[in-house]
Parts: sequence; C-alpha cells; structure tokens
Amino acid sequence: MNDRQDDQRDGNAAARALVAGVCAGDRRALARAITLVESTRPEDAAVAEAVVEALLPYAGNGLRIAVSGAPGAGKSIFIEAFGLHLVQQGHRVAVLAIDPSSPRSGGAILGDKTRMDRLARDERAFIRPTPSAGTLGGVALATGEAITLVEAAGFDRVLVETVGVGQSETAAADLTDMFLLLVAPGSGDELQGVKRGIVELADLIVVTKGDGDLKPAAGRVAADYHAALGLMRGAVPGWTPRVERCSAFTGEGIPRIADAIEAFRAATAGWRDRLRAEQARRGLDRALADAIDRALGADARLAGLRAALEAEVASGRRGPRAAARALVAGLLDRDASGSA
Ligand SMILES: Nc1nc2c(ncn2[C@@H]2O[C@H](COP(=O)(O)OP(=O)(O)O)[C@@H](O)[C@H]2O)c(=O)[nH]1
Ligand SMILES: [Mg+2]
Repeated sequence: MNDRQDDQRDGNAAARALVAGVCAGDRRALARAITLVESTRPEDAAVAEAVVEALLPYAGNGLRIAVSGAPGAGKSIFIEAFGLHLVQQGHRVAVLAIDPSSPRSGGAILGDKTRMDRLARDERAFIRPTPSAGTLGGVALATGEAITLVEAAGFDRVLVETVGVGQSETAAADLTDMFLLLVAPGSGDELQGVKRGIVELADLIVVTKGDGDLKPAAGRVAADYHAALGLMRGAVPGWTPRVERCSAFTGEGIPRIADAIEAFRAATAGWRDRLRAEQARRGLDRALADAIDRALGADARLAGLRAALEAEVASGRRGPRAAARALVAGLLDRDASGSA
C-alpha cells in the first residue's frame, strides 16, 4: 500500500469510530466531529465529509431555532433559562453559535460558558459556544453540518445563537426552522435600534429582562413591537409572528415561550420539509463556492493565478465574469491533466 492508501484507510477508520460515537450520543465524539467540520485544514476535509454523509440519515428530527438580538439583549442568559426549561420538559438541547467575527478565543468561550453554567453541566444539553472564525460562508457551512451532527446524536431542540449584527442573522435564518428576535428594554435596542430587516425575519419576538425596575419598560417595548408586527406580513405560511415577554432571572414567561414554539412547530409542520429543501439547495451553492475556494487554494499555480486575476479585476482591467471563467478553466485544465 502506498502512503495515500494508508491515509485513506486511517481516515475511514477514524470516520467510522466518530460516526459510531455520535450515534451512541458520546459527547466527546460529538465535540471531535464538530471540530472536524469546523476545520479548514485540507487533511481534515475527507474525514469530516465522510462523517457528515454517514450521519445525514439520522439527522432532521430536531426543531432548529435561531436566537438573535443585539449584543447584551440577553441571548446567552435566555438560552440558559429556556434550555433548562426544555430539558425539564424532556427535550435534549444543543446550543450552537454563528459568529464569523469572533476568533476562537478563550475569553469568548469562557464568557458564554459562565453565562450558561447550569445548562453546560446538564447531561441533557450540549453547548458549543463559539465556532472558529472564518468567512461567513465557511462558518455557515460548518454550523449547518454541526446541526446535522447534534441531531444525529439525539438532540431534538437546536438553538443557534447569533451576534445580532449584519449578515450572520440571514445566515442563521437560512439554517433554522424558526427565528427568535430578542430585544431588551431600556438599553437602546428598542424598535428604532433594531434593523427592520431583522424584525421581518422574526417568527417570535421575545422581550427580555421583564423584571424589577425594567418591567414597565419591557411592557412598553412589547406593545411597540406588537404594533410594528401588525404592519408586517409574516414570512411563514400558517403562522402569525407574535411578541412574548420574559425574565430569565425570575423565569416568568419562559413556559409561554416554550408553548409558542411548540405552536409554531405544529402549525408549520407541513411547510418545514419544503423550507429545508430550499435551504439545502442554497447550502449547495455555499458549499460549491467553498469547494472552489479550497481547490484554488490547494494548488500553488492556481492560487497565484487567482491573486493575479484579483488584482486585474480590482484595477478594472478585467471583468469579474471573465476572471471567474479563467479560474474555472484553470481548475478543469488541472484535473484533466491529472495533477489533482
Ligand atoms: N434584569 C435582567 N437582566 C438580564 C436578564 N437577562 C440578561 N440580563 C442582563 O443582560 C446582560 C447581557 O446578557 P447576555 O445573555 O450575555 O446577552 P447577549 O449578549 O445577548 O448574549 C447580562 O449580563 C445581564 O446582566 C434578565 O432576565 N433580567
Ligand atoms: Mg451571548
């Protein structure tokens, strides 16, 4: 056997062990599998792909919920309180994050771990706070694969925390069945502070921090959003977006939010498969762009050609369409000459 066949055999064995571990609900295998799909190292790609392909048939049974909102809106603390409520109801809860801006720093992980301390220690929950930094497309792909992995491991409620700014919201919406927008009273994220585009994505608006001194302000914010929702059409057939209030500190309102989510799940059951089919098609587009990026990056000559073409496009000497065609021609040429 040559080295390449040896590598392949080791890779197959590694993939089989991970697949068995994830299916058995082994948390360490699950964590390792997620690390693999997040990896940008070319040598991890084959095993990551084999693991995802093998687990795909076991995924799909979860309800996928995006939890978005401006920084400080109370997302992490809400997820802790809400996640604990869900596990008490008999669910198994996975928490993922989508944040292309944040490097995998100890600080970020520590911050979220302390905020979700009790949930993190619960057997019935699995928390993966901060994915590695990367392009939005790459991070979205990895988070989509992480959803497959946690569902295959038996987690039936998947919460995806976003950063509340920019395009990560759209990416999260494209990976989930339901979109929660969290807004806090009296902290500058009242109606005018939240981008209308994000409000339009929301299936459920959760006004947080409805306790103590903030309670009256929470009521006003809820009324404002209620009025604003009346002017918008919901994005989902069979579901009218609504506003709920809660306090993660006192637990007030948390059961109503769980009820609202179950109502959404029941009302949209027939539509969910179609939604996911659409999302999967868009996922293919993302994966295609990512695969082309990787293939170009893995070949020194093509990487050089890309850099040269980028400079030509930037300076207006060549159009993007012609440059892209030249790169694809370079890739096809490489594969045809067997140098892959
Ligand atoms: N009074 C009150 N404060 C809250 C509540 N939830 C969160 N907070 C406060 O909001 C801050 C930010 O919460 P966090 O969950 O980290 O926000 P994130 O950035 O959206 O994840 C926390 O440090 C708390 O002080 C709540 O239910 N009641
Ligand atoms: Mg947070």
